[in-house]
Amino acid sequence: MRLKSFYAKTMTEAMQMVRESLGEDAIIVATREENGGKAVRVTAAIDDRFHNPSKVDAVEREHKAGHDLAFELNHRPEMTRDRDDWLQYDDEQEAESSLAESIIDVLLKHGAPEDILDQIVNCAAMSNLDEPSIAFMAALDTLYNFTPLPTQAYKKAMMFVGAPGAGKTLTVAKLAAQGVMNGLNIAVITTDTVRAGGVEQLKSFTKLLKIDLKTAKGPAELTKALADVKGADQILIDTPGFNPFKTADMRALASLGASGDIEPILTLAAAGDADESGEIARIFSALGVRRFVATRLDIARRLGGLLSAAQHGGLAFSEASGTASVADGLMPLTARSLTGYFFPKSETSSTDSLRKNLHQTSRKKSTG
Ligand SMILES: Nc1nc2c(ncn2[C@@H]2O[C@H](COP(=O)(O)OP(=O)(O)O)[C@@H](O)[C@H]2O)c(=O)[nH]1
Ligand SMILES: [Mg+2]
Repeated sequence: MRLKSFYAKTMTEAMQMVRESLGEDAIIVATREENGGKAVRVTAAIDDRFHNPSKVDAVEREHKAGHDLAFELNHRPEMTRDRDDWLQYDDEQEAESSLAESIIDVLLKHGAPEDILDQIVNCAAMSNLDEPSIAFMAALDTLYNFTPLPTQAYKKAMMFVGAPGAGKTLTVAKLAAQGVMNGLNIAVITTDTVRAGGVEQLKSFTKLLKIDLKTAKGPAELTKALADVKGADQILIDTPGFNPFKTADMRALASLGASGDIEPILTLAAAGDADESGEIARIFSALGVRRFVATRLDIARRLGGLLSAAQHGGLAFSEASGTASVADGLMPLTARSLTGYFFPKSETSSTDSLRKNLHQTSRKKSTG
């Protein structure tokens, strides 16, 4: 199989390029916007075996057998017959099937929804890579966007939104600390003024960082606070926990977001149920959210929710939080680092490997 990406200004142009280059049999594996929506990237695959009709059925049976291997311990009679056929296939197909099995196994453990599982497995199988973790990484890179948060001055204020307890306040504190360490002029505004202790929680961090924490009760006050901190390299806005399933909450959040030149960024706990995380991401994407920070990775064992949020909300991965300590900062998520959570290298628990990752990154950041 061959996998190829095409860049064009419009989807129509990209599809035309796919057809011209790979022919009518090409399968579209992924489409995504590039360059802030100014271009599209279409990844298409062509299966050489589809030019050999006798093999088409075999490929389909193999695909089915690969799935059933992971889903069922006991073979149904009809599957055994299929498996016998499948066992006679050439090495390339066997290798692909065991690659698919490894990836299916990992994704099932992580509670990934079936549509995502299918997409990743298909994309990984088409990558022509033998090592499951590498093929998985290539699939993540093809299927998802990774857009780290800015480390330099940024013209939009960044407003962190999400369910109560998702880690918004800690994310703001971590980013403020990182920004100050990088020599940036950081402004912090909190709109979490009603909940008891909402302001105090953030103030305890901003005080240490010598940042004058601004408070804003609603959209009008937020507009004013934004004007007060104009000129800061980065403006971070903390918000109260709004319930994504309550229309009134989402309306209130939308008007906060419309109070200035603001980018809303979702903060999402990693351990959430996959379907629920996908739904939450979709709701927040309607508010203009385009990327998300994955939090509480140290206390998560199933990361299917993160894939679901990216897929169903159309969101890019930005950073990860894996400790409750402000000093540890956030770690940019990439296809490689995300793969590390699904395919941990050592036998140690994923918490340990994550911790190691985060410490290495923060050390690298502070030395580089
Ligand atoms: N272990 C761990 N705890 C976290 C992480 N992110 C947030 N927390 C904790 O989760 C709780 C809720 O976080 P907070 O930032 O207050 O959530 P908010 O309601 O969205 O503002 C706090 O006790 C945080 O210290 C994380 O990545 N790892
Ligand atoms: Mg908070």
